[in-house]
Amino acid sequence: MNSALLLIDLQKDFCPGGALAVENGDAVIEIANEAMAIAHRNGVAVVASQDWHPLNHRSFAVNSGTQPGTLGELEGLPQVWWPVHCVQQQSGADFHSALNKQLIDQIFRKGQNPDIDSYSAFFDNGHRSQTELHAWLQAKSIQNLTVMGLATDYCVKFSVLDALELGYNTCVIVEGCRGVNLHAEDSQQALMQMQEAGAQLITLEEFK
Ligand code: VGL
Ligand code: ZN
Repeated sequence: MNSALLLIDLQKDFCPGGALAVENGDAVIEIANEAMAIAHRNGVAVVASQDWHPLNHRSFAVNSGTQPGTLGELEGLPQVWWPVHCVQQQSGADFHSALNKQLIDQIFRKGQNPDIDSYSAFFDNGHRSQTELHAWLQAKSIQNLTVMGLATDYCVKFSVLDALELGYNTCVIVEGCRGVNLHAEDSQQALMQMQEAGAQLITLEEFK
């Protein structure tokens, strides 16, 4: 059955030194490179999402008159206010320099609409519009997804929950994920939530 590896937001701004750095976020880059090499050996497609915001994005605390890391509401949806991150054309939005980008078959950008956040690689947070990812996978009859990346408690979680809802058989490479953890347990809880929704939590070794 056709399969794809989905790499979530392996961008500079989510790695140490970046605007929305995830603790040890850069540790997953070598896992991603290994996973991509395995995928290529096994005829598994490789796709990657890229958080890609306009400078006026309203999820940025500075654009909403709020403090980063606090909670509010945007377009009727709960919203964590973020530092300015992954701005289109700026270096923080680039993939990590150590990522082996040649092995990516297709990139899907998200978060361009300034009025709504988009954690999932499939849909915005209100499920009002979608990226081309689902159509691309469907065109290739891909039904199995293996997901890893940044951040466990936001973009990985929402991508996995949407993938399951869309009917994909979905695995998560746990060591390939790191979380923001505004609360210490957030990543652990996110993994449990993904598992309860039907995702299979695996190791890189099991992906081989
Ligand atoms: C993400 C917060 C804001 C992520 C993106 O990639 O998990 N988190 N934008
Ligand atoms: Zn973002």
